[in-house]
Amino acid sequence: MIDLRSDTVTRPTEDMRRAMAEAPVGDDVFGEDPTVNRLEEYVAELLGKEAAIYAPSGTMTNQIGLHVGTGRGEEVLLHEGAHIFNYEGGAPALISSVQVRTLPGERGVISPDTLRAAVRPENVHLPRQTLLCLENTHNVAGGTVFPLEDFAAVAAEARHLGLTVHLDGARLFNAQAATGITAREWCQHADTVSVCSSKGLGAPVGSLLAGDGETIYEARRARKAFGGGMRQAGIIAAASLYAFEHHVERLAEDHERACNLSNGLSQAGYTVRPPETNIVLVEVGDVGSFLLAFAEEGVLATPWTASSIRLCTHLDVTDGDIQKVIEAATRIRTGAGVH
Ligand code: TLP
Repeated sequence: MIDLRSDTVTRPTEDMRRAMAEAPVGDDVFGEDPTVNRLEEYVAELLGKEAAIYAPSGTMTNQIGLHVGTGRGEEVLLHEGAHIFNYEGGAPALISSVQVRTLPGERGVISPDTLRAAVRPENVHLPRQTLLCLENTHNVAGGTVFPLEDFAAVAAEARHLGLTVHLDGARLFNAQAATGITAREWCQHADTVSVCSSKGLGAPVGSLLAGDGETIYEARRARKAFGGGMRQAGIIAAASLYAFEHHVERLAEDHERACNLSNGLSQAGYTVRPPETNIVLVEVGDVGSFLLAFAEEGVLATPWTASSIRLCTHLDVTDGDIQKVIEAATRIRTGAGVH
């Protein structure tokens, strides 16, 4: 099977497994795991922040960021396609007792004007607004990059309005690979940032939340309360460290493959949104029957909208796989059936 459902489906490489096996460990709840400590320092430095905290998932680092950035009954502003709003099980309400207000924007970008129009004055009737969440790259929009200038502009407006900014950077290094702009530059405009090692970077598990020292101390309290305090976590943190050290540069290969896939599918007659990074959104008409035919051809994809699917390139996808996927999609389109 060629699995393009997500860039989360990768398996650890031999070298990554070796790094895991050899990792020195200790009890991380006591702050004594040398590998976790090294990872947290490495990622804080990479993102230009004072501190970082390791957690099992991107959902947890986003929700910790949201929790430490808000109080009960407050309102969080985010894009209508945000992962935090759509795919985290209602966690903002469930865990932090906040309400979310969604904002529109092309390709996942929220403009300063849109933000300004959503701001509420101080009044006993109205929820207080404290946090703006941004996402880069933007998953629902198709792995789109939040242009640095636009990001800086909306973040400056947020600060002007008294809001703090959380960045869901699950795929921030894809934005870096696509533009040559370092992750750090986007992070300058955010108070907290979550990044994932288990998406395109190929670790089996693990995300980090970065921010200033005080915020990350609060995050440590929240992580414990959420059940995310892990013990000899160095054994998995070693995979994340390996991923950040060795798999960032190669993301450009995934982008090139996404581009080749997109071109091949367009030539076969599909309507494809030209990918900016490793996510390809394809119009297929009847999603259910297309996915079934695709699976019979040995290809797995994710249903996206009523008429489109999502294909992700990643560490475990080769040029040969891309060719096979294009051929399979061409056969389906021409009604040539399974070969
Ligand atoms: N996204 C997954 C699914 O949940 C949709 C995927 O296959 O793309 N932020 C963003 C932008 C994400 O895309 C994801 C995962 C997360 C956060 C959550 O990460 P995990 O799965 O580690 O909780």
